[in-house]
Amino acid sequence: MYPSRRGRLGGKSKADADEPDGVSETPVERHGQLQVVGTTLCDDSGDPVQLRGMSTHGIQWFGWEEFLTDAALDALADDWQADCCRIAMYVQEGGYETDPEGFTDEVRRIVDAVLDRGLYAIVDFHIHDPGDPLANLDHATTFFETVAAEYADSEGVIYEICNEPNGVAWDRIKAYAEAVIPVIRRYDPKGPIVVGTRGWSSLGFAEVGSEGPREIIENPVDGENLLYAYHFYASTHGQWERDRLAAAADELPIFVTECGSMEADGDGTNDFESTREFMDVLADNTISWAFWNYSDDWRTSGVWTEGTTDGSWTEANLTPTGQWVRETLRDR
Ligand code: IDC
Repeated sequence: MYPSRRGRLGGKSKADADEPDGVSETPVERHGQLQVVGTTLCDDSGDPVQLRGMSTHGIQWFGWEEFLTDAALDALADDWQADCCRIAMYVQEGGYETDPEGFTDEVRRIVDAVLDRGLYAIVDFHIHDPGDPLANLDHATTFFETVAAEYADSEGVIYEICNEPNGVAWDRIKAYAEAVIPVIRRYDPKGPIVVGTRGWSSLGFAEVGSEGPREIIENPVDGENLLYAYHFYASTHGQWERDRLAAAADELPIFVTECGSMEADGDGTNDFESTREFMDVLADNTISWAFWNYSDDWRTSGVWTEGTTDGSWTEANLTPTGQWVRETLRDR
C-alpha cells in the first residue's frame, strides 16, 4: 500500500507536530484554526489557504460501514492527499429526520475519523428538498447545538449549515443563517461557517428573479468567519458561470463545498476541460473546494467502481472521474 505521508495528530500539539520526524504535516497541523480575512479563507497565521478535497455521498446510503471505512479514509488522506472531507448528511430522503440521534452519532464517527487523519471536516447539513432552509430550522438548531458543543475546541471543523437552498428569496436564507449561527457561536466562537446561497448554491445565478451575488453583497449575513457556498457541475456550467464566479470572488468569501465534472444530476458525461477551467478560477482566487462524491455510486460522480470495498482502494478500481480527481489532488 502507499506510505502514509503524514503523522497522526494523536494528541500532538501543532508545535510538536512540526517535529522533523520524516513525516509531513497534516493539513490541520499545517494550517491550524482557519479564519476569514476579507474575502479569503486564511490559516491561523493569516496566510491564504485553498483546501481541496472530497464530499461524501449521502451518508444514509454511503456512510460508515456501508462505504466509508478506515481504509477508505486512509486512501483519501494518504494516497489522494486531500485536505478536507465534506460529510453530506441529508436531512430528508431517509436522512437525519428519520433518526436524529443515530445520524448525529454517524456524523460524529466520521468527523472523528477525518480529524484523526488531520483533514478538515466539513459538516454538511444537506438540504435541498424542501429548498426553504427555514423548513428545517428546528432540526438544524438541535443538530448544530450538539455538534458545535462537541467540536468547539477542534481546529479542524467547518460548519455548512444549508447545502442548497432553492425556490426562496435571499432574505429567508439570511434569516435562517442568523438563527443558526448564534447557536454554533454559543459554543464555537471561531469555526468557519459556510452559508448556502440561492438557486442550489449558485450564488443566485440559477434562481429566476435573483439579482445574484449583489443580493448577498448588499445584505450580507451578520457574523464573523462566514463564507458563501457556490456549486458547479462542469458539463452543465461553463464560461458564463466562471466569469461571474471570478467577479463575485472579489467581493465575497466563497467556498465550493460541492462540484463535479459531469452534469448537475451527478451523471452524464464528464467535461474535464471545463472542469480544469473551473479549477483554474478556484486556484486563481484561492477558493477551496470539495468534489462530489467519494463513493462507488453507479453514477458518473462516483469515484470508485461499484463494489469497491476494503482492501481494494487502488487506482485499478477508480472510475474516470476518480482518476481525474485523484491526479488533481495529488498535483500540488
Ligand atoms: C444526488 C445524488 C443521487 C441522489 C440525489 C438525491 O447523486 O444519488 O439520489 O442527490 O436528491 C446536488 C445535490 C446532491 C445531488 C447532486 C447530483 O447537493 O444531493 O446528489 N447535486 O444531483 N446539487 C447539484 C447536484
